[in-house]
Amino acid sequence: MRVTAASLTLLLGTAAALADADGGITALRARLGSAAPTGAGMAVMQVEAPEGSGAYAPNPADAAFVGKTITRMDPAAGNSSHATTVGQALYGSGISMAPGIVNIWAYNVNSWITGTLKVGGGSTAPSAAPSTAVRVMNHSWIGSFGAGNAAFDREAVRRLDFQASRDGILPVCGENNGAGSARQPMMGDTFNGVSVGRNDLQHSAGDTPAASDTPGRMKPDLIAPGAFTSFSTPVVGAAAALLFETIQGSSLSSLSNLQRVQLAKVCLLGGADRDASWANNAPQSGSSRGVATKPIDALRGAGSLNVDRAHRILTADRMDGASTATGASFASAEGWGTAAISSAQKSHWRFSVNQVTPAFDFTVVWPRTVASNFGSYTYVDMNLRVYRALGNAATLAPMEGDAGLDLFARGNVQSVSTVDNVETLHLIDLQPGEYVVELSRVGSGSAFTAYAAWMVDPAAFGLLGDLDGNGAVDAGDIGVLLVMFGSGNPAGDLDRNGTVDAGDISVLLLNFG
Ligand SMILES: [Ca+2]
Ligand SMILES: [Ca+2]
Ligand SMILES: [Ca+2]
Repeated sequence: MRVTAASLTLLLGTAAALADADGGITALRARLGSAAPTGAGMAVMQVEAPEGSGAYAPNPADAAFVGKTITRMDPAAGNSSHATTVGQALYGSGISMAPGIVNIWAYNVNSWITGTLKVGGGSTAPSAAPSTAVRVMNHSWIGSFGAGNAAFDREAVRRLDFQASRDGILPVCGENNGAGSARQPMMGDTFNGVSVGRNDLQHSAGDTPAASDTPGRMKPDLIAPGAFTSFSTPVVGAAAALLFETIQGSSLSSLSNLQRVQLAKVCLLGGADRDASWANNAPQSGSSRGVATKPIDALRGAGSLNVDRAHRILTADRMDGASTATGASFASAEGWGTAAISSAQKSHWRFSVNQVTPAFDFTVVWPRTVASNFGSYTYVDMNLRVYRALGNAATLAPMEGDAGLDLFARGNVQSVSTVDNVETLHLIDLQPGEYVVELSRVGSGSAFTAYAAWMVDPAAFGLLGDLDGNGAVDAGDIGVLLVMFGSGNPAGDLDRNGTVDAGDISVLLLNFG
C-alpha cells in the first residue's frame, strides 16, 4: 500500500521570538552550578515540515550552531528559518537548555514518514535511529493523512510509540497553535511521548478523536514557554535531553530503552508546575468530591515545564511501590519509582506529613505496547487513589466526599480515567497525617509497569507536634492539643489513630524541646 505523504497538512508558524519564560533552567543551573547537565553526549532527531521552497533543515551557519554537526537526511534545499529557530530552542548555544547537544539529524517529514517511520510498510519496522546516542525526536509540525485515511494516522502514531520504546527516544510533539484550534492526530496523539502546548494556552487542546487508538485521551500532556508550539516543543525536548544525560551518567544507565523514556516522561509530567489555575476538575462538593475522571488539566495537561523540579525528582531516591500499604516505607518529599502490577493487583506508597501541606502531587504514566506488525497494541488501565492511613496503615480511610472536607482544601483523591495512560493526584492544603497512595490495575492481562513521580511541598516535613508552627515543639503546642482534645481534628492526631487523645500527648511530649 502506498501513502501519499503530500496529503499531510503541516506547519506550526514561522520563526519568531523564543521562550517567554525559562522552564526552570535558571533554577536548575543555580542549584547545580557547573554540575548542571547540558545535554552533552545526547543526540537528537529533528523532523520538520518543509517550507515553501522545500527547505527543511536548520541553517548550519547560524551562530548558535557553532561546533555542531547537523546531518541532512534528505537532499538539501536551502535553509529553513523555522527549523533554525526550532534548533536554537532544542540545542542552540546561548539559547537552549541543552547547548551540549552537538549531533543532530535533520529530516523532511514528507520523506521521513514513509522512508524512515515506514508508514504503509506493513510489518517493516521503522528504521533504526542514526545513532544510539539519539534520545529525543522533535516534531514541530502537525498533520493528518486526511479524511478517510485515519488508519494511516493511527499507524504513524503506533510506529512512533514503537520506536520510542525500542530505541529509547522520547518523541516531543507539538499541538496546533491558537486557542480552540483543531487538533491533528500526528503526532500529538502519542501515548509514549509527550504532546506539547504553550504556557500562554494558545494551543489546540482536547480529547484524542474517535478514530484514534483508545480515543478520548487528554492532550496536550505538558505546556512550555514559547511563542508558537513549534518553539515550546523543543524546549521540552531540550529538558528531556538533560534528564537523559543524568540517567546515563548515573546508576540508572542500566535501565532499558523503554524504561528510560518513561522515567524521563514521568519526571517531566510529575515535576510540572501546577499553579492555582490548574485543575483536573474533580467535584469539590458532594459525594464525588475529589473523584477525577479526567486525570489532567484540560488546557495545561500535567502542567508547565519545570526542568529543575523534574531533575530533582529524577535524582531523588528511587522508591518502588509496595504490594501492601503496611509494607511500604515512608517516601521522601520528592522521588520516583516503578510498580509492575498484574490484573487486580495494587501497589502502594506511604507518606507522613507533619504540617499543613500546600501541595501534594503524585503522577503515574505508563506506555502502550505496540505489536511488531503494527496491527494492534496493548493498552492497560490503571488508577490512582489516596487514603488517610490510620493505625500504622492498618486502616485505610476513604477521603472521597465529605470524609475529605477536613483533610484537604481542594483537589482530587482519585484519578480514574478509563482511557488515559496518565493519572494524577493534586491536593491543596493537605492536613497533617499519614497518607497512602494506591495504584490499582483495572482489567485483566499480564503484569504491566507504571512509572510514578511525586513532589510534596517541603512545608509538609516540619516537626511532628509543632501544632502552632513556631518551629519548635513547646508549651504552645500543648495548649493547641488540649483545645483539640477529644475531636477528630487530623492536625492533632499525632499518633494517627483517628482521634485526638492521650496517645497524642505522649507523642508530643516525646518530641518536646
Ligand atoms: Ca485509569
Ligand atoms: Ca510549636
Ligand atoms: Ca490520636
